[in-house]
Amino acid sequence: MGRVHRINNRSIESLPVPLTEQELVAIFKSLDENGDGVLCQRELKKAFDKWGAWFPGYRANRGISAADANGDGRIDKAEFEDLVNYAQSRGYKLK
Ligand SMILES: [Ca+2]
Ligand SMILES: [Ca+2]
Repeated sequence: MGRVHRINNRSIESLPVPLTEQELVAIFKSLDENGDGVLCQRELKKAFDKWGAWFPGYRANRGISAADANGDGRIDKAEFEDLVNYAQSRGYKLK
C-alpha cells in the first residue's frame, strides 16, 4: 500500500495580476453589452464563459454574491473591482 506523493507545485504565474484602473474600465465596458453601466447576471455569465469557467452561470451567481455591495443583483463600476478580485482568486485570467 504505497502512497503516491504529489508535489503541489503552484507556479508563480497563477498569482493574480493586479489590473490598472484603465484595464478595469476597459474590461467593464467590453462586458457591458447593453451599455447601461451595470453588469447583470446574463452579462457576467458570458464573461465567465469567456474566461473559461466550466459553469459560467454558477460562477456569475457566486461572483455577484461576492461583489454586490448594495444587493441589487447587478455589478456596477464601484463593485466591479471586487468581482475582478473574486475571479482572479479563482484563477481566472481576465486579460
Ligand atoms: Ca449591462
Ligand atoms: Ca450592485
